[in-house]
Amino acid sequence: MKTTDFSSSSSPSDRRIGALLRHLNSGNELGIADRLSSVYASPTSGVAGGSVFAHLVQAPEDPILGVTVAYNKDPSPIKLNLGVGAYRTEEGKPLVLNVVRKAEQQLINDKSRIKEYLPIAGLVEFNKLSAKLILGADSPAIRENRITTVECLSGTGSLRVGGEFLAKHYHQKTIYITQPTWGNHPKIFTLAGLTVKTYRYYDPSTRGLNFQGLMEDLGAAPPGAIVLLHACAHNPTGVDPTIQQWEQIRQLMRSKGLMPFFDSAYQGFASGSLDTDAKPIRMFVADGGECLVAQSYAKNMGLYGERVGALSIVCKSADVAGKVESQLKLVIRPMYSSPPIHGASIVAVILRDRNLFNEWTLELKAMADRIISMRKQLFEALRSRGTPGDWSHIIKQIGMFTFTGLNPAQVSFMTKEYHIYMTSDGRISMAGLSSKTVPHLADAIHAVVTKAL
Ligand code: KET
Repeated sequence: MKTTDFSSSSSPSDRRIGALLRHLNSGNELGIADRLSSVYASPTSGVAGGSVFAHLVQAPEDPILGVTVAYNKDPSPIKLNLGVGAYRTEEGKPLVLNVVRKAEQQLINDKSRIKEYLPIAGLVEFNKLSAKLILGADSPAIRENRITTVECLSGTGSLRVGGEFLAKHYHQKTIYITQPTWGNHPKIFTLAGLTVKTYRYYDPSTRGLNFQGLMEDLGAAPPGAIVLLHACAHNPTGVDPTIQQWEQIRQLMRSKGLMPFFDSAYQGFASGSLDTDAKPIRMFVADGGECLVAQSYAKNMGLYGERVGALSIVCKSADVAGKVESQLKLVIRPMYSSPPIHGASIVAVILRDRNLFNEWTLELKAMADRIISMRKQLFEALRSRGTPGDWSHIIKQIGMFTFTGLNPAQVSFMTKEYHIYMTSDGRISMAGLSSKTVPHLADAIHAVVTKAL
């Protein structure tokens, strides 16, 4: 058998492979490493002749994450990424929260920690604390033990597991999503096996909520239909119902038996308060009815890449909640078996410790406040330039995004001429902006709206 001597190679990657092979060979009579090295060295591991995948067409990049791909390719020193909803500091850098660093240190110092598989439903303590965080410590559903919470892969994974559970076990297969909504929603729910329909939400003429349209469309939905609700900081519009409007939505939905499915990706990011941002969900739980909640810790704890989130299903009784959980496990097991341990452990450390929790709320508030200050600065910068149009929606809209009203041609002009990257629907991530970059963005918006495009 021909093998290659990686240890004497001059390339660093070959040397690393060599070290790995020596490690695998130590005390290993079976020769796994020898077999591995022969596979590695084989020049014939590619497919001879034409590829069985040759018929594939190149797929387009994702409308949101693809913006970052394009941004990364741009060599311009003035480039600005306002595409993905990810927090940046005033220096334009990604932020790891101080409490997260402390929690990770605690985890590393704890030598009793192991890396065994988690149960299918995830880390039990994380699940309990997540339910408490979103529903409130005094929630009747928690007190009566009629809620099930499973750890999932961030907000997206929670929506997907919830969608598949509903497609399998709920009598109505239609889900209504807002028009417009986060671009991944229709794909997630269609692939989960649900039929996706939209309800009116945003009024471009007022750049506010089309409350009448929303009530008419939900009023006309078939009884029992599922309704996806953005818990706060609606993406992409930044427009939320008022508490009075939420109450009317709740009454209408309960009277028609519509099933609420909350997407809570921004708890704490809208108002700066975790409790205030959870209010709409808590109103629906307080009435004793059932609902689903998908929670993400990507934004509010800055744990984007850790993929940590939770799906909670509030039921009428503890008995039903137990059965629901048993079925959720059947959805999860063949999908990814069990969720990752690290991110959920970080969250559990922070949520269980009063001091860390308080410190987190301060850091979260600081992020929310910086975004609000960016709104004011951008608004003022446009006003001082005399940019035509009413830009007050920049300060009225809530959460990470401003839905500017710029059209795809205008966005493309700003990218080409100003190296400013954003989604083609005119959404900008205010969290990607800083005092230093506001003038550049304001110049670009001014230029594009004074040009006829
Ligand atoms: N729901 C909404 C409304 C949402 O905006 C996102 C992410 C998610 C769920 C999922 O986040 P996760 O990282 O799976 O917890 N939105 C931003 C990032 C993305 O598109 O993936 C965004 O809109 O930029």
